[in-house]
This record gives sequence, C-alpha cells and structure tokens, in this order.
Amino acid sequence: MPIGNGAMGAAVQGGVAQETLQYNEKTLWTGGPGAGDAYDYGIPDQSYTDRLARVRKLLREKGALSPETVVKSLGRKAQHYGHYQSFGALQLSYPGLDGAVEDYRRHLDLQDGIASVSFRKDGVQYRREYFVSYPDQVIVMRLSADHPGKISLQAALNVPDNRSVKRQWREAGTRVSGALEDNQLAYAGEFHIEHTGGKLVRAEKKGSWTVEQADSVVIRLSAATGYALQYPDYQGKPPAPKVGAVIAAAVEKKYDALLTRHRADHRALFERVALDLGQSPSDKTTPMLLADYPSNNTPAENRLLEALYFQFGRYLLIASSRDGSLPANLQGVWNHSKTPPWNADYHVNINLQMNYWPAEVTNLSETTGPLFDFVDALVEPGRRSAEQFYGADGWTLFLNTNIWGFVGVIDWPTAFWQPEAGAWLAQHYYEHYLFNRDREFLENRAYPIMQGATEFWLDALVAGPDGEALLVSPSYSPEHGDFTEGAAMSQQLVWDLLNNTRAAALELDERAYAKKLSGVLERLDPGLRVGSWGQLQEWRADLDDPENTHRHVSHLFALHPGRQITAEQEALLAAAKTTLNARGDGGTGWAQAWKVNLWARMKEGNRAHKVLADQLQDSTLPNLWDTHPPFQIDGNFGATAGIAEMLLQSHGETIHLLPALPDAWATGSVSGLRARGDVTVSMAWQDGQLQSADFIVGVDGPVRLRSDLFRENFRVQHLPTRKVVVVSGEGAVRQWSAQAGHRYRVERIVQSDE
Ligand code: FUC
Repeated sequence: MPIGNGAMGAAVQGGVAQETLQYNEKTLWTGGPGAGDAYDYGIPDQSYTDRLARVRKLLREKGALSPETVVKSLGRKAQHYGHYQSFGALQLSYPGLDGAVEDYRRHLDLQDGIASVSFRKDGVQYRREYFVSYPDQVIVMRLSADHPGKISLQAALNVPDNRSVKRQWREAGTRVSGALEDNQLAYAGEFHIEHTGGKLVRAEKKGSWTVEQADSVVIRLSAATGYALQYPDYQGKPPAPKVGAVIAAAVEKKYDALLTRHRADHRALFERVALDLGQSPSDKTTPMLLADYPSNNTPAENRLLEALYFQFGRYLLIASSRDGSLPANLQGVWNHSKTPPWNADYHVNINLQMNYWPAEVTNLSETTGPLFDFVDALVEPGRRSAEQFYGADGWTLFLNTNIWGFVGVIDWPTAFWQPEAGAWLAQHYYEHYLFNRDREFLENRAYPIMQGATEFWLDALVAGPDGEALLVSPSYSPEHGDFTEGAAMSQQLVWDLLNNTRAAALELDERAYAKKLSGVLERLDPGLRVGSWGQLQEWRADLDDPENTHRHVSHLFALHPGRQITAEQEALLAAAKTTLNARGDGGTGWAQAWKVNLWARMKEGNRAHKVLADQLQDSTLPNLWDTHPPFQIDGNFGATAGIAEMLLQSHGETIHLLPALPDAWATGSVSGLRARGDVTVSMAWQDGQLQSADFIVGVDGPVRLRSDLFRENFRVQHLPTRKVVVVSGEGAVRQWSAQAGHRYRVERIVQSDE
C-alpha cells in the first residue's frame, strides 16, 4: 500500500511479526555531476550540427534511414545518467507475534490518506496506522492494542549497500547519514520513537532500539538529501540538520495534531471530486474485486472497482506530486531498487506528460507545481542542448531526463531522438492556464517556456522538398519504423506548440509575435494525412502497415492530448478511428490508458470502457498499481484522466457533458470535475441521460455548452437568482455570460415548469 507526500513515499507491506517499511525520498539519485567529469548533461562539447546536416541530407536523398544508422551519427552513450534510489527501510520486529493471527486486515483509506493494518492475536486486537504528512514533512506510524503493555518491538533503519553509513543515537531515536558512493550525494534519515507505558531502551546494535511492553508507540521518520534543483551543480544544503529539525518539530506535535493536520491537508485535495458510477459497497478485498473483474455476477462491484481505480489515481498523484519536490517519476515516488527499470526516470515521449493528465480535470491543479519547477530548471541546460545539436535558439531535450538536467541523447536506436518533447511539455503550461485562467501564470511562467520551445522550432524546422512546407527533420515516430522527415507526431506537436504560443501571445498583446507565428503555421505541415486504407498516416509517406499493433499511437496526438482534430473534422476522426482499430486495444498499461482517452475523445464510451476493462485485467497489480510490467505509474494516471474524459470534455472551447458515457455507467453522478475556462462541474445522470449539472464559474466571461443537450429541452439558471440565462434553441453552441464566483444550473425542463 503506497503512502506519500510528494517528497517522500513509503510502501506499507503489512508484515505481522516482521515488518519492513521501505521508503523513498525523491531526490536520492545516483549519477549527475557529482559522479564524475564525464557527466555532461548529455550535451556534447563538439557541435553536432554537421552530423545533423548529414543526416538531414541523407534523409532528403533516401526518404528514410534505419534507427541503427541514425544513432551512429546522433546517438551518444550517456555517462553517469544515474538511477532513482530506494532510501532505505525501517525494519521492525515484534517478539511474540509469530504464528497465525485472526481477522487480519490491510486497509488504505484514500480519503484520509492513511494506511492501516489490524489483526487479533491471543485475544488482543492490534492496530497499526501509517501516513506521510505534507504539512509536517514526516512519515508517521502508530502502533496500538486494546490491552495495555502489548506493544514490544525492535526497530532499526537500514539502507542499501551503495553508500557510506554513519549511525548516531539521538534522544529516543537514530540518525543514519552518509553519502552515495557513486556521486557523493549526502543523505540523512532519522526516526524517533515515542512510547506510552513500558520502556524504550537502546539495543545492542548501534542505532537499534527496543520497546518493551508499551501501551502504544508512535514512530516519526524523515529523510532528506543534499540535492537542489539548480543547474549546473544541483547542490543544496547538508541534509542532516534538516531531518533533525523536521523530527524535532514533529515530536513537538502530538500524534493527534499530526494526524489532524495531515488529514485536513489531504482531504482538502482529495475530497474535491466524488464519483458515483452506480457502484455498490462490497465485502470483497480489492484483489478479489480485481480477480473477479469483469465476469463478476454483480456489475455494481465492477463499477466499484472502476470508481476506486479512478480515485486511486487521484490519491497517487496527491501522494507523489506536491510543491517543493520533484515531479512524479516513472514510479511516482515509490521504488525499492538500486537499479529500477528505465532508471525510474522522466521519459518525455509520453510518460511524464501522462502522469499529469489527470491533474487539471480531476481538480488537483496544485500537483502540477513540481512539474513546472522541474521543466523550468531544464531550460538552462536545454539552451545549450539546442545550440550544440541544432545551432538553434530556445531550449530542447530529447527522449528522457533525470534530476541532473540531462537534456541530451542516449544511444538506444529506437528510443533516443524525440526533440519534440519540449513542445509536449510546454502544452502542460498552456493547459494549466486554460483550466485556471491565471493570467499571472500565463505571463510569467507559461509564456517564457512556450516561447523558448517555439524559438527552438523556428530555427529547427526545415523547408520540405517542395521548398514550401516546413518539416521536422530528422523525425522519428516513437518507437518503431524508420527515421523520416515530418512524421505525423513531430508535425502535430510543433503545430500544437505554435498554436498555443500564438494564442498566448494574443492574450498578452504580443501581436507582432503572434503574426510571425501565423506565418510559420501557414507553412507548417500539420501532420494530418489520410492514407490508402483510410488510416491516419503515421508518416508523411503512406507507410502504415495495417497489421502493426505497436503500443505507441503517437500520430493520434492531434486527437488527444492535442486539440488539433476537432469534432467537426469527420474525415480525420474516421481516419483516427481506423488507425485505432488497426492498432488494437492491447499494449502496456500506459498504452491502454492512452486508448481510453482516445476513444473518449472519439465519443465512443463503450469502447473506452472496454479498453479500461482490458487495462484492469491485463495491466493492473493486486494493489491497483499499473504494471508495464513491472510497476510503472503512468497507466494509473492516464486511466484516471481517461475516466474523467468520458464524463466531461472541454478541449474544443465548449463544455461537453457526458460525451462518452458507457452503457455500463447508465446512472451516476460526479462532483468537482474541472473544465477549461475555470469552471467546476458537478452533474447527475440517469438511464444514460443527463439530469442536471451545476457549474461554478471562476472568471467573468462566456460559458459555451455544446448543442446536443439543448435539443432535449434544457435551460440554464443563474442559481442565486433563479433567472434563466439560456434555454434550448437553434444553433450549434449555446452560450451565456457568466459572472465570476456564481453558480449556474443546467437542467431538463419538465412539463410542469413550462
Ligand atoms: C517509453 C515506452 C516504454 C516505457 C518507457 C519508460 O520509451 O515506449 O514502453 O514506458 O518509456
């Protein structure tokens, strides 16, 4: 059971007589500048522009090049890239609890953000509670029993063997500190034991403690490193004083105060959205619900699992992405290994972006803070990368990055060249603005990032063979096929960036710049072609194989998360559908999650639901973590976003309620979803029909609702005054002018009202 506060995470494993609380601090990484001078952020000393020119020339001549050929010219072996590390484990052993227990229960309360384990042994009821507090930056564990004197234990803090270790006794606790061998990154962790009744004594082994016959025990645990998100040396303050201060402050606060503060903080985020898909409560455990899914005789139990999976994704985002630390990585914040898959890093050809798909629409906008801090910090090295690889202005990065500003390339042929990653990350800034209408953010944070990414592409685009169309070259559609010029995904991402930047420039009254971008957009190949078998082409030439079921569907970016293919473009929608059908519903967790979103954008609720069901069966572990395999968190976040996308869409400047409601969710309700334009939406539906919806509008301005609702006799009332602001009628879209802070109700007109 994962718990976390963004900076720290722990996996509650729930052992009875022996317990391991494995935990993480997100900045503990090997690699980086401290690992040796060979670390160069992935940026070559020598300019690569000649190599780039040669590859471009060959591509123009031959039309395509194998990834193995291109990687020889443009790939580089990454030095000291590093791995995200497990911090360590609090090891607890409980004498007297060996052997069978009764009524064992392991529980994760998503609403409170508290894990617990309970059981009975020899007539005594035991309970253990765990949470990670964001306000107090501490992991807290409480052990209790319903009889006095029943809590006895031994506690020690262990760390992996790839670092120096110094153990110091502290008052009622232990500090473990040292540095990673690989890069000398300093770390410090500390725990403190508070006991009621019984006694606490130092054990023989240095740093270990024994509790004898206490009534209850509270353990506080913390961790920090000497890392700071600051190019080029990423060096922060020594961590030991920090953990010392955190523990001292947490000891000052009673357990109840820590709990109350944690609960209030967590609930303030989590409770914003409630989802009822027509689920029924069940006595089954989560693994049982999953095992019985979907052939369960009680469909309401399937819906329970689906609603739970949605909220679990929101829970995971709160637990792995809070201000003041790094964004959620491939494993969120949870990693038990020294060499996790893909280094548990930040892949930016889908994965990091997908992690943040649910953030806005499921009303957790604050969780994007770490993403923006992280990307902001990539700009400085990213400028050097743009210069060395392209001789271009602006900033760029490629397939993957770490916490040490890696912005260069690796040497894996089919996954190393993705310079469109910057454009994709910039989309998140603009979407953050669209959802929240925070002008200050647009001006001071979003626009500079978007403009920097745009400047790069203004230099990096090349004129096509006809001398006119602007193309990305070299271009590579993840993670298969040949290198070509102007693959669909490359063109669409640049289109998205330039369009968003132009819109932002207009909002900020940067008219000259907007005009310049309009000129470029007129020449930019938009990356949208319908091919010989009706598919949306993945490449500029019609190369698509109808038998190809590769997991990446990057050429559908324009449909989702892009906004390039609109509801009116029927031919392109049909082509996207042909492509999706050909690619099939399978894939790894994130690939399935993406397809849930894509089918939702296609307004095919039943198909979106079917792919979600596949994901639950094929790519979900018993604790509901997404498995790639192994565990990779993007699929959780992508599916949570996909469920929201089935219920509410607002990408086309209009709000569409229940755009892709599947038959399986015929009756239900949701509250607190967010639509672009700073609108918070709650709604209820029955037998597949919308009953009513409430909008709370955050800014003055027009709210636009899609017309299909209005065909069915609806009206919109300004709630405080009950004044009707819009009724059904002719026209594609109905809109009204909303007042900031006011509430509006959309409802069906029943006969007696008329
Ligand atoms: C991309 C994907 C892989 C995996 C990796 C972390 O390269 O193609 O499937 O998710 O990222």
